[in-house]
Amino acid sequence: MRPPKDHKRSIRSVILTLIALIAGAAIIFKAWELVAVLENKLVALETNVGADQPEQVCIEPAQRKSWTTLSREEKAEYIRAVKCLAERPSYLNPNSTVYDDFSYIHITMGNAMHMGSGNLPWHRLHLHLYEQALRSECGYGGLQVYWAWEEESEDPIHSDFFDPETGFGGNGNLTGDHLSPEDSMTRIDKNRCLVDGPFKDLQPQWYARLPDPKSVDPYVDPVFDPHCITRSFTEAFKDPKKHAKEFPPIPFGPNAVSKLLAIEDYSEFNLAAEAMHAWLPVSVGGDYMALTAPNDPTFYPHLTNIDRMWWKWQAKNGKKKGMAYDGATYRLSEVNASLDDIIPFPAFIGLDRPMRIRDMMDTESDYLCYTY
Ligand SMILES: [Cu+2]
Repeated sequence: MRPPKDHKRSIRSVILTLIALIAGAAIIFKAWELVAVLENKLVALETNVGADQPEQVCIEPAQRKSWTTLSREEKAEYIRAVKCLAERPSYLNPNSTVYDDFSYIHITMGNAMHMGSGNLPWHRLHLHLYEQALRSECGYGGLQVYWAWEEESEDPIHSDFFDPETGFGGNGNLTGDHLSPEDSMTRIDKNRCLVDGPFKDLQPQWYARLPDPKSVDPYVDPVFDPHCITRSFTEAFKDPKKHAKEFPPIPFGPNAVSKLLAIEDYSEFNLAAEAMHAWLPVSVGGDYMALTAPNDPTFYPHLTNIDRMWWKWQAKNGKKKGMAYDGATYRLSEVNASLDDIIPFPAFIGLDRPMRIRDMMDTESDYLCYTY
């Protein structure tokens, strides 16, 4: 077994690697190239998936619930529906599944949206379509759930969220040789498979290496490589009290959330929300460290909580903040963001037309129709 690495140094080097990758790409990347690629990818939408569906009207927005408030039966039902998605045939690739489609989309399109103003709206659409897929493909009667981690920030590891019986299961395999956090960003640590919980036998199909900083292509090629879900909890995450100086790696408790919600400017809020979201990936490791983070089913309740933060922020100042949107369109872009920007997404179930940023601004619109 490798000697254990200094935890703080590992986290710092992971963050530095991310910054270096982004900075390196910024020097050589030209915004128009990305826009052109994104627009090419959107052509598929003209096939009008689901265009014959009647237009829905939002009369009473349904409420997304907190994981910890669900009954045992409700949790079991959500988990059943997630596992069912991994049995449903893909809309995008032969011999693949709807569950894998979401990871595939997160690699091929999400990478351009991270660190750009489109980050929050793009993920709102991603979550909405996942929720719709659970309902239409797998007969799930509820809505997407969120994990309110700010309420469990002192000891998140013992949240029932990671419960092996009623939740998403715990850490990966602890025996045998393992990759360092840096290496686990570029390779699957197949010795870190889940050992308990309902997703122990799930085999996500895609993996994404981090983009080459010297490449001008904003896209990361998905690698077809079926594997177990891997997790590699940091020592600080496993025992926050013992490692109080190192945990949280990025603050995500009630004070941090209050500070986040007090931000005035949209683009600043968007980047701060994205920075806050990183506490879980850098604590859980494994699949979470790649753009295929949606391979881990905890990704969705986690990101839904970030969406909830945005919803709260939007609600704070009525219509003015509700429609606040500025900054740069895409990551590394120099083009000003606009509410009329098209959100890059492939033709998909639940998506009957290209969506614009403005379609994601109000969760109680006819298309989205949910609240928290
Ligand atoms: Cu993402």
